Amino acid sequence: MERTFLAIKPDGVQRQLIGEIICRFETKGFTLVGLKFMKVSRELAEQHYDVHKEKPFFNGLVEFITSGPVTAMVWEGDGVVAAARKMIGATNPLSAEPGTIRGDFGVNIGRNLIHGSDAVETAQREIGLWFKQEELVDWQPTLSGWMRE
Ligand code: DAT
Ligand code: MG
Repeated sequence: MERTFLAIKPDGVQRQLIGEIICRFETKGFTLVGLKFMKVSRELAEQHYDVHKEKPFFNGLVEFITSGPVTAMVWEGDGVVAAARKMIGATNPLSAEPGTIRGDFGVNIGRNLIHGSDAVETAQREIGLWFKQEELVDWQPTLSGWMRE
């Protein structure tokens, strides 16, 4: 089953949006298989954002993600990687559609509330970076028969 990595960034935590954001993925029908509330080390932040290390905003990004607690999550479901990106919305919240998390709650690209893996391979890399195997829970929601054929 496909899995994605999501992280509610320090702004989402400070703005008390953890419950709201989790609610969207839960009620959509995806399954939570990993969750932790944590401070991010500089090393983890730099590895996580490695693809952006040459970008002018890299240092600010690392400073920001390490500035306060984040909510790291793994969610499971058919097509969850692409669907979660749609639910999160465009990188710049000002361009993100209403109805998306960034579209509904954000106004600034540097405060866009949540990270979501951009592809299945990226998700596998990020899950491995943030979670140990034993921190992920295999389980079958009893509702699943009402969510899919
Ligand atoms: P996304 O988070 O939508 O996958 P990304 O991977 O291109 O976006 O960039 C990672 C984060 O870096 C993004 O969530 C916010 C920040 N960022 C991206 N482009 C930026 C820019 N032009 N100026 C400032 N911050 C930027
Ligand atoms: Mg990205």
